[in-house]
Parts: sequence; structure tokens; C-alpha cells
Amino acid sequence: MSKALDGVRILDFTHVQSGPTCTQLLGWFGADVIKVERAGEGDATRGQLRDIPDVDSLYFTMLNHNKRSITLDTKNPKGKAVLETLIKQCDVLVENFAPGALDRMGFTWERIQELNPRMVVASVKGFGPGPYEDCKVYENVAQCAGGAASTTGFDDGPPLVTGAQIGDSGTGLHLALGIVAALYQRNTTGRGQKVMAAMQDAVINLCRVKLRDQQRLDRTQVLKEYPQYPDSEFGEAVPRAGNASGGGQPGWILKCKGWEKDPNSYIYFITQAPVWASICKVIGQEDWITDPQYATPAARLPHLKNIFARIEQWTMTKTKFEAMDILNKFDIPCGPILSMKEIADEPSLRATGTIVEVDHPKRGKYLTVGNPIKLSDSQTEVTRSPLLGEHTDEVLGQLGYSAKDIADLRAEKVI
Ligand code: CAO
Repeated sequence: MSKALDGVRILDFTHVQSGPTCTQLLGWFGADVIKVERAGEGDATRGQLRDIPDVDSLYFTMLNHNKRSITLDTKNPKGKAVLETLIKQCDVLVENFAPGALDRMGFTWERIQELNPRMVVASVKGFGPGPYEDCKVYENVAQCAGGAASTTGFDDGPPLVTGAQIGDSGTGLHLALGIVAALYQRNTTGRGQKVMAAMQDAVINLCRVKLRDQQRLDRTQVLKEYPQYPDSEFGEAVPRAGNASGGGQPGWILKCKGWEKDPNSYIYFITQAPVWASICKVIGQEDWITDPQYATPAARLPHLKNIFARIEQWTMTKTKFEAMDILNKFDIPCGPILSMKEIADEPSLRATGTIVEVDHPKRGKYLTVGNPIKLSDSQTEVTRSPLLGEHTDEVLGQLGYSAKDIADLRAEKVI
């Protein structure tokens, strides 16, 4: 079967997490991704958080499937010449170096355009133009500067970062969309263009509903679906909302049977208005269907804590899966708090290719997250991450280098 991005060649100059998630996605859609790494060391994540000595870490392997790896010293003149050949023969260059690193290497936008005017040059940076544009940035810096941390957690605690890597993987997703859009536009213009995704911007985009709430708060000085209402004062900025729903249907995380011993024995429960009567029947509180204090969504807002406490009395009598079964029969939106262990073992996620087992020559079998985006005409087969420099000879051969050229470059430590 053909793939959506068949024939697209990516010069993958990315490292750590944000850039590699982007190029991995492009690889899953069929692009030929050539990852350029420094000889001897490679992407720093190969050696970070290792669970097996001298074997590429899960951090690296899980971000670099469906790629080829070549080693190249791009600060060496002969290495630069190889990079120029790659630029001429690739469609997209993706990089997430610290600001200015590509320019310092001699590969400015102008130079790249001279070499290949059709090339799309895509970058992840921590910040867009402004006071922080020269800063190096990692995941949690972006979560903090993008508004996520100030709006995550509980009112009486400090700001919190989330486990979801919205700064890195979130930005990688944004960048991948930008690249595909730029390739599409190239079909009509014949030109490449610069694509830039700043991590702060990506996090702000994902926190869009909190900017919505900031403006509601500015106008009305209250956010009635937040846990601060009606008992506490609101300040000037959107407060942390605990587990309140970000949408118009109030929700909260409730204890289920076994919560005393199992830290994940909880369920997310949404009191969606159309099923209010069903909720009342399930928990045995039918009087709330008609009681004017509870009968309408607006009337319920001052009583949400009381409502969730009453529902929790019911959920605590059921396991999270029993509660799911019962609630779903009545179309009551809810979700179990699944641990990573439960996700790893879930057969339906294996069946859809969202959780995939991959075999690696040095580490053996391991689990990874497959392509979360499913295309009906472009199936994803997850192939293992490359060893450092595994494809150097193959790729240089395809670029027209002879075996002797390659041996000379190796002797001079350029590759
Ligand atoms: N050959 C020779 N030199 C190479 C090379 C190669 N194949 N690949 C990289 N280099 C050089 C770069 O040119 C750079 O050199 P200079 O500093 O002399 O210009 C140097 O290696 C280091 O690059 P870096 O500054 O990007 O790497 P770092 O480890 O110091 O910083 C990071 C890492 C992530 C903080 C930084 O790259 C960054 O801010 N990137 C943008 C934001 C981003 O993507 N962050 C997410 C990372 S995932 O959490």
C-alpha cells in the first residue's frame, strides 16, 4: 500500500523530544527521514534515562522510529559539503537547535534557499520573536511560560506541570502540520518556506480555553464552574481549577471502590445536563430531578461540591470499571483513571496500533506508542529506531559517494 508522504525526503536535524516527535510522525506517514547525528555521541537522548547499560534508551527509541541515522560532523568543511548535498536532495529540513545554531553552522535561510529553493525549513524554538527568543527551552519551561502551569493544580497548592508533554510533543505536532501545509503550498508556488513553531505558542494554543476564562473573569469577576465558586474570592487571573471540567459541563474526579489502596481507583464524572435525570436515578437521588435547587444547570452551579460528594458516595461502592459499565448504559459521560500499566496491557489499544510492540537488536522487545492519527489509505508500520550511524554508508551511497569517498570521510572522522 502506498503512503501519504511517499517520495518526501526529510533531512532530520532534530534532537531530544520536540523535533523528533515531528519527524517520527512524518516517517509514519511514509516520508524518508534521514536523521543527522554527531559521530560518537548522537542525539543526547540515546544515553539519557537508560534502563540497560550501553543500549539506546527508551527515551530515544520511542521518539525515533521509522528513521534512518547517519553520523556527520557538520562543522567540518567536508561534513558541510555532505550536508549541502543532502539539502539539495531533500524536501524538508527540520531542526530544533538552540536559537542561531544553524546560522552559526553556516546554513542560514538565504544559504539554504541558494542550495535548494524548494526546501521547506522547519524549526522548533522555545519562544517566538520577543524578550526570550534567544533562550534555550525544555518541556516544563514551555508549560510554565505557556500558561499551563499557572492554571494546573489546586487553589491551595503551587503551579503544577502536567505529565502530558504538551511543550515538546505538542509542539512537534504543530510543526508537522506546518510542514505538510508548506509542502502542499509548494505544489502551487514551487517554492519552499520557513515553518516555525514556538513551544510557548503551542502550549498557549493548547491552553486556549484558559484565555477564554481570563476574559470571562475580567468581565464578570466570577467563574461559576470553578471550585472557588461560591465560597472563595476570585483574583485578577484565572485560578487553578483542580479537576473541574474545562468545558460547559461540570465534571470532577471521584473515588471508586478500592481507592484507599489503589492510587488510580478513580473515575472522571461529567454531570452533562441532558442526562441529569439519569444521574439522579443511578445514584438514588430522584428528588434532585425536580428540586428547584438542582433541576437546572444554572441552579446546580453553587451546589457542585455537594453534588459531586453525593455522586461519590455512589462511585465508592463500585470499581471504576463497574461504574463505567453502569454509567455508559445511560450515556453518562465518564472515564476511568487508567494507569500506564493498565494502558500497556489494554488489548484494544494493541489492536488499533496505538500501543505497539517493537523488536530492537540490542534491547529486544519493548512497547511504544504508535501513530495516534489513523489514515485509511496510508497504514502505519512502526519500525524500530536506528542505531547510531546505521545508515551512513547507505545514505551517502544514494547521494553519489563512492565506497572510497565514504572510507576517507570515516578516516577523517567526518562521519
Ligand atoms: N555536527 C557538529 N555540530 C553539531 C551537530 C553535528 N552533527 N549537531 C549539532 N551540533 C552543534 C550545534 O551546531 C550547536 O553548536 P553551537 O552551540 O556551537 O552553535 C551544538 O551542537 C549544540 O546545539 P544546542 O545548543 O541546540 O544543544 P544543547 O544541548 O546545548 O541544547 C536544547 C538543547 C534543547 C535546550 C536546545 O537545542 C533548544 O533550546 N532547542 C530549541 C527548543 C527545543 O526544541 N527544546 C525542546 C527540547 S526537548 O525537551
